[in-house]
Amino acid sequence: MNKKNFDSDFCGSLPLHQINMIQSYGYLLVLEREDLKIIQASENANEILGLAVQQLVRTSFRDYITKEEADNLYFKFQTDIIEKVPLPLTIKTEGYTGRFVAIAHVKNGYLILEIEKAGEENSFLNVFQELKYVMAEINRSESASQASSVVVHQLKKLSGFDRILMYKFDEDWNGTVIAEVKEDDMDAYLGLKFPASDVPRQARNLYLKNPYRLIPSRDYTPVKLYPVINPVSQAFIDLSDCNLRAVAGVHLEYMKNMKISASMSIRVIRNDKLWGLISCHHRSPKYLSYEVCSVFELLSSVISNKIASIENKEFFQYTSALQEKKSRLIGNTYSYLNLSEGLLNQDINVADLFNAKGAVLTFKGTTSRIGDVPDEEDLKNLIYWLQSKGDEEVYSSRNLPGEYEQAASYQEKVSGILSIPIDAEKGEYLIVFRPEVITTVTWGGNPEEAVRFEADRQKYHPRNSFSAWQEIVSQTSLPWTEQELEVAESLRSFIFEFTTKHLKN
Ligand code: BLA
Repeated sequence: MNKKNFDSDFCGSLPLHQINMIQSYGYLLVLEREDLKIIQASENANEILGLAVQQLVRTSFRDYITKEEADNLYFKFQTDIIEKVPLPLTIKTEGYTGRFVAIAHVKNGYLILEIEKAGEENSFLNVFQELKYVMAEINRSESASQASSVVVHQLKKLSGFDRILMYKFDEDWNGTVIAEVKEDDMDAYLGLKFPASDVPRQARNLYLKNPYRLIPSRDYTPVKLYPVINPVSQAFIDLSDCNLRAVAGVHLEYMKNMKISASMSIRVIRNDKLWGLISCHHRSPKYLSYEVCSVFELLSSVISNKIASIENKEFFQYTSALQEKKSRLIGNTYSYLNLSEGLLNQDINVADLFNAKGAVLTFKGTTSRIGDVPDEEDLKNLIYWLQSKGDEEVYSSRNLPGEYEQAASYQEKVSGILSIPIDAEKGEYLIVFRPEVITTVTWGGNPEEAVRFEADRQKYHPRNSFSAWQEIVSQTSLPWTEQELEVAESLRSFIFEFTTKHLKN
C-alpha cells in the first residue's frame, strides 16, 4: 500500500520557529543581556509591569525587580548558558507586588524571559516524598510497557488530568498508544496507531530540546509581541524553545476534534532519540504551575532512563545471540572451506540466523537452496532484478512485491528479502527470505485522511474522527531489525574475505 506521507511532504515543514506570538497564560520579555533593557514585550506585559508595552520598551527590567534578582539574572547569563533556568522574581510596581517565576534562556544573543505566576508554596519534602514513591514504582518495572502503565497511573493520581496515555513511536514515526488511563466516559485510544504527521517532524524535534509542551487552553487569544519585529535584528525572534510559544492552528483544531481543551505532553528519550510521548488530556482548561511542570520534567527523565535501561539490556542480549550464531556459521564455513556447506547445510544455517524461512546461495554456477524460496525461474528473474538495481551493498525489504511486482505471485512464501551480494555482476548472491505475515493495524481514524484539504487546495484541516479504522497489511514480512542488517553487512565482509583468501580459484 502506497501511503500518503504528510509528515515529510507537508506537516513536517510548517515553520514553528516563526510563530511570533505567545499563549496568554504568561508574559514574555526580550532583554538585552548587557543592561537588561527591554527590547520587546508581549502585549499583555502591562498586566504585571504596570506600563503599556509602548512605554515599557527601552526601560530596564532592573526597575521592576529587586537588586539581588537583577544581579542574579545578569550574572547567570554572562556565560553562554543554553539551558533554560528558572529564577524567582518579585515584581514591584506602584501599589502591587507579585511573586513570579521567570524561565530564562538566551536566543539570537538576547535574553528571553518567560514569566509565569509562581505556584503555591509546596514544601520540597512534600513533593519529594510523592516523587520518591513514583520513582520506586517505575524502577520496579521489568518491561517498557509495565513502566509505561505505572507512569500513566501515577501521573493521573498526581495531576488529575482526565486522560493520560503513553504514545510510542515506530521506525516510521507513527505512534501507538501502549498505556492509557482515562475517565470512563471518554473514548479509549489504547492500542490505536496514529500517523507520523499528527506530531510532525519539526514538532517532534522540539522535544529534543524541551522536555514538555503545555497547552492550558485551546481557546486562548494569542498575544503579540511589541514591536512585532525585533528592532535590533530586524527579524522575528525565534520562540521555538519557549514554553509560551503560541500553538499551531492545525493542532488547536486537532485538540478540538479530540474533544479536549488542555494538553500536556512530556518526552521519553532513549539513546538521544525521541522514543515516545506521555500525552495528558483535559476536557476543560487546565493550567499547571512551573513547579508542577518541573515534577513532570523530572519524571520524564526517570521514565526515560528506565525504558532506556530495559531496552538497551534487551538489545544487548539480542545482539549477543545474533553474534553468537554468526560466529558459528563462520566457524562452519572455515571447517568445510565451502560456503554452501558452512552457511546452508549444518546444524545452524543462515535462515536460522536471520529468523527466515528460506535461503539461497548462488555461487560459482551452482544454486543451493533451503526452505521456502522462489521456484527456479522466479529466482532467476529475481536475481536479474537485483543485478539491475546495481547494489553492491546489502539490500533488504519487508515488502518485496511492493518494489518488484513479479514477486506478488509467490508473496506467501516470500514477502521479505535480505540479499547479500557476493559478486553482483556474476549474479552471485546469498539471499534469505521471510514469508508474508498478514496483520491488522488499527489506526485512530483513517491515516489517508490525516490532512483534509478544502477545495482551494490551500486551507486544510486535521481529520475529525479518531475512531478505530482497520487496515489489513499484506505482502509484508516481519521487519528486518537494525542489528540484523548490521550482521548481514558483517557477513558480507566475511564472505568477501573468505572468497578472496581461501577460494582463489
Ligand atoms: C502537536 N500533536 C502534537 C502534539 C501531540 C500531537 C501530542 C504535541 C502537543 C500537545 O501535547 O498537545 C498528537 N496527541 C497526539 C496524538 C495523540 C495525542 C497522536 O494525544 C494520540 C492519542 N497535526 C495534524 C496535522 C498536522 C499537525 C494534519 O493532525 C499538520 C499539518 C501538526 N501537531 C501538529 C503541529 C504540532 C502538533 C504543528 C505542534 C503544535 C505546537 O507545539 O504548537
